[in-house]
Amino acid sequence: MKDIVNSFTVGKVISVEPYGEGHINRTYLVTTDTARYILQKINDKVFGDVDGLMKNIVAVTEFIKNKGMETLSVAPTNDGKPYLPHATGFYRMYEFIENTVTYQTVTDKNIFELCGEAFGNFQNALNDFDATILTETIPCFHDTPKRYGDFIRAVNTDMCGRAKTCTAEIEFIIKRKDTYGKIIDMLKSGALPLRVTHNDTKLNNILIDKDSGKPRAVIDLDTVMPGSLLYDFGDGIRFGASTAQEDEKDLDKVHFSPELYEAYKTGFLRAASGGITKREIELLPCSAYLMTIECGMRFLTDYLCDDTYFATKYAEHNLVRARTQLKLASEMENYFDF
Ligand code: ADP
Ligand code: GN1
Ligand code: MG
Repeated sequence: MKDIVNSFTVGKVISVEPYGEGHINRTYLVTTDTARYILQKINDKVFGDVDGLMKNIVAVTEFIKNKGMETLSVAPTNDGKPYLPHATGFYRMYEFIENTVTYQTVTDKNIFELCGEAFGNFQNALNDFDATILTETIPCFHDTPKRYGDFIRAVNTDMCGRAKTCTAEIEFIIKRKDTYGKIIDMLKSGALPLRVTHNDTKLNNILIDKDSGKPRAVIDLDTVMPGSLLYDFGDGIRFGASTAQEDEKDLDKVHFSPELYEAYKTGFLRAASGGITKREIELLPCSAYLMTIECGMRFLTDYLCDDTYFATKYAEHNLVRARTQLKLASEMENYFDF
C-alpha cells in the first residue's frame, strides 16, 4: 500500500489502515507527516468506467465548492491526475475531512432532520449543474423493475443452492411486483422531473461535525447521476428511519420509525421547498417504501449470486441485510396509505 500512497502528493507516509463501513469501495485511512487522507480502491466491478466516474467527481466537487459548500477534495497523483491506475486496480485519494463522525443509526431526530436538510441542500446545489456532462456510472441504478428482473433470474438460477434458505423473503418480493414500476414509469413518461441526484443517501454518507452535531459534507459521490429527487428522499429513510442497524440479526429490534421519517421529511422539504413538485411530495411515502424493498431485493440477489457485489463479513450477511429491509417495508405498508 505504501507504494500506492507514494504515487500521490501527500508527504511522508506514517500508516495506512482499513477504514469505515462502506459496502462498495475498499477504504483506508492514510496518515502522513503532514495530514490525513482517505485512500480508496475503486470497485471496478461495480463501476465499469472509472475514468468517467472520476471526471464526474472532479466536476461535481468543483461545482459544489464554488457554491461555498464543504465537499470532498480529490488529492492528485504525482503526475496531476485524479486517480491512479495500478496493476492491482484503480486508486484515488481524498483529503480527510477532520473532526467529523458518521453514524450507522440515529436516535436523535433533530440530527436526522438536519441530515434530510443536508441531502436536500446537496440536490439543490446541483440544480443548475449541466447533467449532460455526467457519465451514468451505474446504468438503471434505481430502476426497480429492472432490479426485480435481476432478482428473478437469480432465484431461477439459484447458483449456490441458497434459494431454499429464503423462500419467505422471495415470496414477499414476488407478491409485491406490481408496485415496482410506480416511480420509474413516471420518470420515463416525464410525469416526474429528471434531476441530478446523489442516489445513495444513507446516513453514513454524511460527515457530521463532532462538536456541533451538524452535517458538514455529503460524501460518496460515485452515484451522482440524473435521477429522481424521490430516490434521495427514499434511500435516506430506508437506512436512517430504522430503530436498528441495516444488518441487525434480531428482527424484533428492527422497526420503521415514523418519528424519524417525519423528521427527515421536515428537513428535506425545508431544503427542497422551492423546486419540488406536488406529485413528488405525494410520492414521498411511496419512494421510502420502494427504495427499501429495492435494497432488500438487491441484498437478496447478491446472497443468491454468491455475494460478489456488496462487501460481506460472513456467509449470511446479505440475507440478514435483506431481512431488515423487508421488515421495514412491511411496517411501512401499515403506516402509509398508498
Ligand atoms: P463506499 O462507497 O464503500 O460506501 P465511502 O466513500 O462512503 O465508500 O467511504 C466509506 C467511509 O469512509 C464513509 O462512510 C466515511 O466514514 C469515510 N470517509 C470517506 N471519505 C471521507 C473523507 N474525505 N473524510 C473523512 N471520512 C471519509
Ligand atoms: C451501497 O457505497 P455504500 O456502502 O454507501 C450501495 C447502495 C446501497 C447500500 C446499502 C454503489 O452503498 O446503493 O443502498 O450499499 N452503493 C452502490 O447499504 O451500489
Ligand atoms: Mg458510502
